[in-house]
Amino acid sequence: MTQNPTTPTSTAPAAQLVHDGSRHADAWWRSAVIYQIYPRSFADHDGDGMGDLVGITSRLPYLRDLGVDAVWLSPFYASPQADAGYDVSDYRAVDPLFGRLEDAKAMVARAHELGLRVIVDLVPNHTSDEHEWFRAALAAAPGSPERERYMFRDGKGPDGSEPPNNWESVFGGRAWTRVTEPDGSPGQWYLHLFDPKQPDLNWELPEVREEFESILRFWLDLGVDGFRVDVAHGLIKEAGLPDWDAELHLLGAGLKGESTDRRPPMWDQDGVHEVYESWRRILNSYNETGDSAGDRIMCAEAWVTPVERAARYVRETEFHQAFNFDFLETHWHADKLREVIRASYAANDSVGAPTTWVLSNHDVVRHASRLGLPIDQPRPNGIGAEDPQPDTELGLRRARAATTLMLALPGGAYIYQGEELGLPDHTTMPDEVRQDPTWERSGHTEKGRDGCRVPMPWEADRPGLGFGPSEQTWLPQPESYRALAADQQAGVPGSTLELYRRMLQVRRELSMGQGSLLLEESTGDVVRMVNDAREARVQVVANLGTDPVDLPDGAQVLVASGALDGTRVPSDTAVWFTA
Ligand code: TEU
Repeated sequence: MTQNPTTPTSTAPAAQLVHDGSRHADAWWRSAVIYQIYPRSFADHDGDGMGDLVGITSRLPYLRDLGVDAVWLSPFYASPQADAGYDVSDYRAVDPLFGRLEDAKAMVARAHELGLRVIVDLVPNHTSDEHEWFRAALAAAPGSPERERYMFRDGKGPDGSEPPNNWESVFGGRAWTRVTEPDGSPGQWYLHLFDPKQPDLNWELPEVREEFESILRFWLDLGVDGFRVDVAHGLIKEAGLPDWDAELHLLGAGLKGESTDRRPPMWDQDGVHEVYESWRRILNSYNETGDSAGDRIMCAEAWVTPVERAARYVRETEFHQAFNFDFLETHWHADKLREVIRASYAANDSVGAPTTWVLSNHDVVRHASRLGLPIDQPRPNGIGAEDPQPDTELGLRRARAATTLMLALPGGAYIYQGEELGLPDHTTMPDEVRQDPTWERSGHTEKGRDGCRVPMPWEADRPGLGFGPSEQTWLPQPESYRALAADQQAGVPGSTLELYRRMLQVRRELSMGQGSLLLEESTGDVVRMVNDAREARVQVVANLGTDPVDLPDGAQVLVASGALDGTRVPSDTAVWFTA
């Protein structure tokens, strides 16, 4: 039931309707909770210390029991692993590290049997430099059709020894590398917005577009339910590749209007959208009955601000979902959270798209660690032993409250593996074991993303905390993971795992993903909302202040992120209740 914008409620005297759930159809992806599996670190079957597809398949019942609707797997394709698999050398093959194509088929079949949909990663902005196309490009001459598939340019200066422009790589250092021509002479330069082992493709070329359409069909034919599209805002570059002087380093920088009104020439160019329109047509063609249960979907990884600009990716002819990174980036302030919630619904609702909430993934410091840092500092790219350490207890407390707030919001949500255990980052990892290219490329100024990619702790008393049959883990697990292992939390009241299970169960039973959202403005440090769902009006209080907040008389608590003090909600705690 939809409320009028000013309907009074017991705790929400001035609640505004910020999202009207009754206006949207019930397609699964509009409200799905999707669990991100990071294949290197989920479960190891063969004992080499690296996760694999058979390991993933064996742990799928855990995810069914957790109560998620789908899984998204980061890349498991053939890859030299220069960027943990985001450097793909064969888009239709499984890397032997992770298994065989047959294992992927078995994984999809088992997931479907358990009622879980499967989303795979697609990396279209760049290939590996070991992809057959790039090898052919290096062997061919400047100006050849082989080079045309990538972004080769002559260098500047009399001998071409200066890069074609001043762009920097996201991982640090310049975004261009000079090649040696087949005859041994110093040659052209190629563009790589990420690592030199990740040459950018030329998306102006029809052959590149056709190849990716064929790759989409390959995985759709194999039975996957959709794609998470890597760097969806990067495929098209501004014509002429003009210099860019604002800081590029974090993808969001320069997009927020602090320094310039101009859009960075490498991100969010209008030309990307026609690529996604053609992909959407392909996805639609795979739904033969037209019943939304058969929808195959795509989700954009587009670090684009403001939310109005990001909403262009989820117009009905393009992506189904786009990660709400503005929400992920929002600091622990009630007024900022209210503002991002309001603005996100306004932007996405204007194009008829769901809002897709997310707090953690394999690229950012986990929210249990992030929220244990001083509130107003910028999000660090990794935390090292000599950096100021997060307050672990406070971080977990806030992380549980933040997730309780997030999962009360109508729309879709992504959960990153391990957050249901309350895992922090490994913040004291020895530098020698770091593998993220960021660490080297930044000249050791940025730790990078290894801290959030540590193998999962399943069983406290097993070697490698039950990650696999051996004691090997490709990154070391911190000692704190032992007490957080899944077997230590399953069935334990108040554990983070049981909190997630409970929230997902209530959310599903009450159809909260499809609800309407009323948000109370100006309530200081307390976020107060109502999820007006089909089966109930669920009230939400998230207390970001220092003083406890009273629940109204007769409140029936459905979920609490932490222990309550009678009817009082302590600091950094969130509650769902009916009244
Ligand atoms: O990430 C895009 C990206 O550039 C950011 O996530 C960035 O790495 C991060 O903000 C740095 O703090 C995607 C993948 O998710 C990432 O793992 C890959 O490294 C990257 O693309 C290249 O494929």
